[in-house]
Amino acid sequence: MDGHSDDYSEADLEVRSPEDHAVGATAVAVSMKRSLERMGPSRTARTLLKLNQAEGFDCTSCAWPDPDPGHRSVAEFCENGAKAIAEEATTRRATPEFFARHSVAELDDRSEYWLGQQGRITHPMVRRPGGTHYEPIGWDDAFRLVADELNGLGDPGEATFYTSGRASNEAAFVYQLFARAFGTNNLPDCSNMCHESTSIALQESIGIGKASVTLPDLLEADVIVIAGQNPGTNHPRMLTQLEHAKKNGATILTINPLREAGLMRFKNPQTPQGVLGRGTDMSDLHLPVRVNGDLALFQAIGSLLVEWDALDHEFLDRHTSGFDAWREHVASIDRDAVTRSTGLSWADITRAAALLRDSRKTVFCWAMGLTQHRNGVATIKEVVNVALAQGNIGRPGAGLFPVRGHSNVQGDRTMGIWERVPDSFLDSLQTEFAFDPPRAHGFDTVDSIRAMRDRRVKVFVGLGGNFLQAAPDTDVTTAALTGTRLTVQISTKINRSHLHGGRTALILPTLGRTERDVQESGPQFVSVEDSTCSVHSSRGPLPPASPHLRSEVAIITGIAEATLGDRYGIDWAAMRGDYRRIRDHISRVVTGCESYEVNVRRPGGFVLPHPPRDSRTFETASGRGEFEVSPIEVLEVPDGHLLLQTLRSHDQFNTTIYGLSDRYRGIEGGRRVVFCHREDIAALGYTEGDHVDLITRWDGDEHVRCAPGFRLVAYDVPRGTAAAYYPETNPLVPLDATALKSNQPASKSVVIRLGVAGSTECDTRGAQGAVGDDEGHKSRPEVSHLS
Ligand SMILES: Nc1nc2c(c(=O)[nH]1)N[C@H]1C(S)=C(S)[C@@H](COP(=O)(O)OP(=O)(O)OC[C@H]3O[C@@H](n4cnc5c(=O)[nH]c(N)nc54)[C@H](O)[C@@H]3O)O[C@H]1N2
Ligand SMILES: Nc1nc2c(c(=O)[nH]1)N[C@H]1C(S)=C(S)[C@@H](COP(=O)(O)OP(=O)(O)OC[C@H]3O[C@@H](n4cnc5c(=O)[nH]c(N)nc54)[C@H](O)[C@@H]3O)O[C@H]1N2
Ligand code: SF4
Ligand SMILES: [Mo]
Repeated sequence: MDGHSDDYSEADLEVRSPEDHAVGATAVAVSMKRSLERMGPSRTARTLLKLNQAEGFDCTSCAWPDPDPGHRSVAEFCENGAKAIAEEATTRRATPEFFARHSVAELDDRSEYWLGQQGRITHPMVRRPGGTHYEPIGWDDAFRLVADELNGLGDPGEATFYTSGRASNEAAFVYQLFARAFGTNNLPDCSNMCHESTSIALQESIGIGKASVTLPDLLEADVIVIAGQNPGTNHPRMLTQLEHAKKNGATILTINPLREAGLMRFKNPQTPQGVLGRGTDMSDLHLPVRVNGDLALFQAIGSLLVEWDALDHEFLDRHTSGFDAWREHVASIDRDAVTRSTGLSWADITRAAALLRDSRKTVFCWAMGLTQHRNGVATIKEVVNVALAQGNIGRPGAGLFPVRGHSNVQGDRTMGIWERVPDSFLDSLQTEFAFDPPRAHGFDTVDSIRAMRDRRVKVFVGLGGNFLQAAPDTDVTTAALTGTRLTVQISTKINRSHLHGGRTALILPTLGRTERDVQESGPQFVSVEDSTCSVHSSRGPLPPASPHLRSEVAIITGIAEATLGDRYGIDWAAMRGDYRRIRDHISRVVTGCESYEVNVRRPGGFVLPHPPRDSRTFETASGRGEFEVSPIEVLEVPDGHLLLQTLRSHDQFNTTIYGLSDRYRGIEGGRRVVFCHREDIAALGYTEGDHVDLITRWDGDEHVRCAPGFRLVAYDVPRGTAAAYYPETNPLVPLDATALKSNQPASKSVVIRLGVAGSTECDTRGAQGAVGDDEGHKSRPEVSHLS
């Protein structure tokens, strides 16, 4: 091993009692310890004091908004923001010597955690056809190689261009421009797996797929609903805002199968009361909904609001369409179906509805707990129905708040990273660059996998991300990627996607957001958009991890020049040399970005227009906010099976595993655990602590999907449901199990059964990321047989 921290063994896994509160002094200690370990004292000071400050750089982790510049504290970050920075600004390096020492097969034997620990990639690397190792390649040769493969395709649609949500607006803009000038709308992104159900639902019901609130709304709300979101881990600074909101009198309703620590109580490390006292109680009412029960729940809440006439009639008359049909539908709701779907008593649902009845201003927050289901779009439309019924859109202190994941996933969409971008965007692109962009919709993530699997797509380019581990159906996705002619990964660190590349595989190492970006015209900054449509600049403070790195913009424009030459007269070199040239194009192409250069340079940036928020204008089919009627579905799980949701631990960022401590849930030293109800464990014939294989069989599909070797942990989850971490569980999510309309993988409702570990159809040897032994090599999991 390379001197760095060793891989881990699941044998060290410890299970403790879950915590009943989030943050507190431990969080501060953990963030400082990780920062110092990975970056040392000087880089820690240089980065953390600039993090989320007006003249500093934007946190690379989540998309939670920053307070106005005058209201920021010196430490405007959280534990997980600090971990994200430490992960990128680490002093460790994966050099060409490292790649010479370790074959691709050997690297593939390591855990995701270990791979991440090897540090920043320093040189462009290539694995040639039939090669066993990555070897260095010059930038020009790399660009030429990509250009030759792309230009050798029969059709531009045989390439697909993936984006992960960390890319800056400038990088995203040139990337989509390149893909479209090359001739394809194949622009899948992580959003396809994240808030796609939100984007589709909101687009159809209110005319724009983004949050209708800004931070001050949260502070003014009477009631804040938090459904299917775990802010204590995934958007930790949200807890500070929720604490303020509570001080201002807000009531919090939480809807989640798990009693997540951050939803229960918050100990703010920046107040004496938080350090020494009990902290702030968060949830006033918690509904432990059964997984996938939210559609029925919101419909039931709607039916009670209708019954009580707790409606905003003026708003309904002036601004909505379809209310009567919806009222009729919810008036005859099947209460028995509601109970079966939600697992909640009618009395509890009534208490929740009463909170909304008594609220003048309600904010509805949600994340993956609502989107990653077959009925995700319908569920979010039901949330909108309830919000519309009470006029909670376009009113201060109220609104819809889909809380985004990746720090710039929303900005990437604004910049045109979307396989089905509206025609109006393509029209502007056409006017600005004088070429005809392709009009047919491109492939999203799931369709890109299908197309690679069927050899219809032959080149994969990834602007960031870890496609292989993020996507569903790991074995299918692996075969899809390895079947291509070329995979190109623009990355900062090694991940599993590099180890299952196409016939030729390239890694193009890039600057991260913590680093200074100097181009021909001098130092550059980039811009990003948060969850509340606020756009601002970001400037990295650190010197680059290696002198050989290039910025994302430089890499994309390099590929574009090599591939397209001077086709359409697009001046890629000028955009690379001075990002103001890119922002100049953005100001003319992207709606709401007029005077972009001036506006992003303001401290705190500017807020993009949002018609429903700003003026209760709805750019929908009817020109009004649309009610939609959806039948309640009860997801019936066959006997002996469980409904599995896949979620994040407190110590990871998506597929990047920072460490092995899911502190709030009491899991330390390992990740292969499955949380089940105590009585389900017994009813299925197991004992807590047993090791099991997780198995799915998809309708009519002979192929059995497996994730081997998980330890059973008794946990407070609704009966019949289970939870386990992503990405270890991705092999269980069938490619075709997607949400209706959004085609988003339904990774929070996977029907599984358990089998005694090692005794099932699961082949543990080949399994992705299977249990590590003391050396971190994948091995058969430990088996504890049933007595
Ligand atoms: N530290 C850290 N921060 C992150 C990330 C990270 O990995 N690490 N990822 C970023 C990204 S890309 C995203 S998208 C966000 C994700 O942020 P979240 O959406 O908060 O993340 P998850 O852990 O996937 O799941 C959220 C919650 O949904 C609940 N849930 C599951 N099924 C259901 C259901 O059927 N109904 C309801 N009501 N709840 C349900 C789970 O119990 C869990 O508490 O976080 C972003 N921020
Ligand atoms: N089962 C299951 N699957 C899921 C989910 C789930 O809840 N359950 N969640 C889904 C969601 S919400 C999302 S958003 C996706 C996430 O999918 P992705 O966005 O594809 O995955 P990440 O793990 O965020 O990507 C990490 C990699 O990005 C690269 N990287 C980091 N920083 C930079 C940078 O600044 N520039 C560039 N170019 N590269 C960088 C690093 O090499 C790192 O290995 O996963 C989805 N998959
Ligand atoms: S809340 Fe999100 S954006 Fe803010 S510091 Fe924490 S991880 Fe970063
Ligand atoms: Mo996400």
